[in-house]
Amino acid sequence: MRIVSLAGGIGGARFLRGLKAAAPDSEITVIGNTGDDITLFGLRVCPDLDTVMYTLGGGINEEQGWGRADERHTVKEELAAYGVEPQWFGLGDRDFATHIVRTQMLSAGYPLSQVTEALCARWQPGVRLLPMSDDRTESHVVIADADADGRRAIHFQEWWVRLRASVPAEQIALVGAEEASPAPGVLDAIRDADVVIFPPSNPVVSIGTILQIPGIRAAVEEKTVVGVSPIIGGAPVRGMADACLTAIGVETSAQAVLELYGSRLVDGWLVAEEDKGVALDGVAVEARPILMDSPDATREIAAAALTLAQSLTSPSA
Ligand code: FO1
Repeated sequence: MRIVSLAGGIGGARFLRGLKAAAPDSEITVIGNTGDDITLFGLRVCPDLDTVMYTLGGGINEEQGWGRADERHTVKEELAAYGVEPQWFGLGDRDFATHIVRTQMLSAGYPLSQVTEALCARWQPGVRLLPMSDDRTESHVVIADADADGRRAIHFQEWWVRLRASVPAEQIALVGAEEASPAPGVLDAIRDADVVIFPPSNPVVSIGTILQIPGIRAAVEEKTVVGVSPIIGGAPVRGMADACLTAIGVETSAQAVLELYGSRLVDGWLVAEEDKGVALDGVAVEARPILMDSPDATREIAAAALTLAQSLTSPSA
């Protein structure tokens, strides 16, 4: 079976591990969010691509869900000793090597999709990992700022990591989205997919961001899509999807996220049992355990998503 999954960071990567276990003989293409990408110390950092690559390739720091296992921060400490900013983003020594290789290849003119393929040659994630676009896009957050006459735009990572999303986001914008194109292979992978899966990634700054790349939403709407709610009982399981949903005026609930995606996009929706009242015309909603609290649980959630997708894929198609 050919599966395409749009994925963000930690939750998406964890789900993909279960998807691989649930469909070992399938061909899985992951379209990774690059709106979180940031340039630090002259190096291009792609947090969501790296989280998927490290998680599926066996190098992730499991507790954090980002960065490398068995990590030291000698370079970070030395940069701090020079007073170099920013010091709020925790880049480890091993992780620096990834950003050095990526930046070298980008500087040599390789597109991000080829850079990602080269990095994955080492990590062997067992999926094809494609950036959503080779064009540079970045999520920026508009916050209130007393001295900067009321509003200031900061990089998503500064809002997410330095501020812990503690300052209300008035607006979240993907800078560069209009001019960006899907990376090579993205639209073909979606078109050729038997099913498209939305993991419980952040619906605003991960999956929502990927859908903003011109052409991707329309291509996905043509497919059978099953999503897993990132919200259980009114709260995100991890991360700060609630802060992001509030920023766009959406309630933090499985129902509201389903309505945000809409029935043109999503055909099936897995929700937790406490959210079993969720409903939307044209969408098959299934209530079941969706907490990824063990590899087995995650595999079962992924299997349930695939089973629901197969039941929805019209046999006459
Ligand atoms: N998240 C944090 O909360 N603190 C950090 O210092 C941090 C560093 C970091 C370094 C590399 C990387 O790939 C991810 C990192 N993240 C950190 C996570 C990152 O902000 C998020 O994973 C994504 O951008 C949102 O999904």
